[in-house]
Amino acid sequence: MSADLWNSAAHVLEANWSHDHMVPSRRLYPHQWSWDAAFIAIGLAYTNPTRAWRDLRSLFEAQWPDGRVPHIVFDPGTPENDYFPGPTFWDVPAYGGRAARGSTGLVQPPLHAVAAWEVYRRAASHGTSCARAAGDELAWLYPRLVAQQEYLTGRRDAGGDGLASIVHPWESGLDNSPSWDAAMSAVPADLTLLTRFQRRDIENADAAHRPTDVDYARYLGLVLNYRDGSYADTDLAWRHDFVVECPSFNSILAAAELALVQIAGVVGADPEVHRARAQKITEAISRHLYDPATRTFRSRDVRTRTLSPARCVNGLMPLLLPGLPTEQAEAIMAEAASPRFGLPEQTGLPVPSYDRTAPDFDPLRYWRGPIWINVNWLLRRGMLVHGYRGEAEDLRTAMVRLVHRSGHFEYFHPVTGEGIGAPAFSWTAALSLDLLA
Ligand code: 9WN
Repeated sequence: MSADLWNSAAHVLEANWSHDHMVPSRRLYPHQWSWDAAFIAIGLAYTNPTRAWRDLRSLFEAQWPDGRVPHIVFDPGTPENDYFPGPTFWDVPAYGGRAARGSTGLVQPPLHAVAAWEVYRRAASHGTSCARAAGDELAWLYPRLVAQQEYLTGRRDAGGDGLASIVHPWESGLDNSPSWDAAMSAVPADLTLLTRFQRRDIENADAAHRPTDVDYARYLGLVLNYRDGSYADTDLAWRHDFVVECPSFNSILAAAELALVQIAGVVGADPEVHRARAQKITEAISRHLYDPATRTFRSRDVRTRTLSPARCVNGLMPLLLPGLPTEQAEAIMAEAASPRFGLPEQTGLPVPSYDRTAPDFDPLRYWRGPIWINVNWLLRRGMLVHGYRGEAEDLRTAMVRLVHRSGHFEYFHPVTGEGIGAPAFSWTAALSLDLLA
């Protein structure tokens, strides 16, 4: 089974390569996405490290002068109408002569330092010239990765407690997760936006699987508000309708600092500053995003200073952090093993994106129930960080079994395991390679 899966995964990555970057899916997502590029590099590290570096470089070449790394880098060769909202809608300021290759003004979870370190540490197995090239690539990326962290820990600390805020659900990578429902209920939904602009996602995918029209109206309204303020981050909590601290986004932010500790050691920079920042973010997550009453991590609305009631997969991600207090790591494992998420021991499947026992658990609708490989890959990594080796191995086996049985889909039905969303999805293929290696 593993040779078949390896070959099919390598084939997906071959088919989704486009000149100088990887697309997540040919049909549904025909540009380059930020956190996808990180997961993809982790897989390309085995089959084509040159492309792993090329993909990360293409993304960071579109970095803004303020350090933000855009959540989508648009491919100028792809027609405007192939994805909405496209470059015209975002209308970002021209910067660094990059007008030809536009981007969005949002970010996504900063997993790139983790990815760069993974690609670097595997380079030697491909020979000395590959190892030398990896050293050069790491040196090129390091200041850019630092600028990305400084943007997120600086301008994006809208709540002032040492956590990065997201200003749009798309920034979490978990678009329509119930984690945002409470905060999103205060965001105006102007449905006329959907008569002025046309959604493309539901032409290429089943509407019952995608965010609703009300979600989309809110998504577009949030973009327009951020855009009309020139994508500035000052006074966000007062002038923007959605400002939220996500436990997954911030755990990845801290994990990035830990990867930068390693990278700084190679490029001759000071690792201590990164160690200190990782510790600070870990403490802030532990103090502000944990609810001792339910023993769960949840997102916090910066405008109301309240935790979301929804128990979602993002609450399991602080397990990535070695500095997390033991009782909180144990609480995450208890939540993951409970009927709400049901580790493979109970279901034979990886964990779903949302609490299975919630009345609004939806097995088809995107981040409101289906199983996603990328967050399960992160959860397994967290299990290894905290020494849960048996559970990590069960989760690895469940992921491999699922993708082998159903294919390299974007996400999977949390009861039947059927593949849903886009087929031949890049991060599912890339992470399968890592899980098999
Ligand atoms: C919006 C590309 C991206 C992923 C996100 C996933 C989805 C986009 C969309 O696809 O989001 O950014 O159009 O739905 O939610 O995690 O990065 O694969």
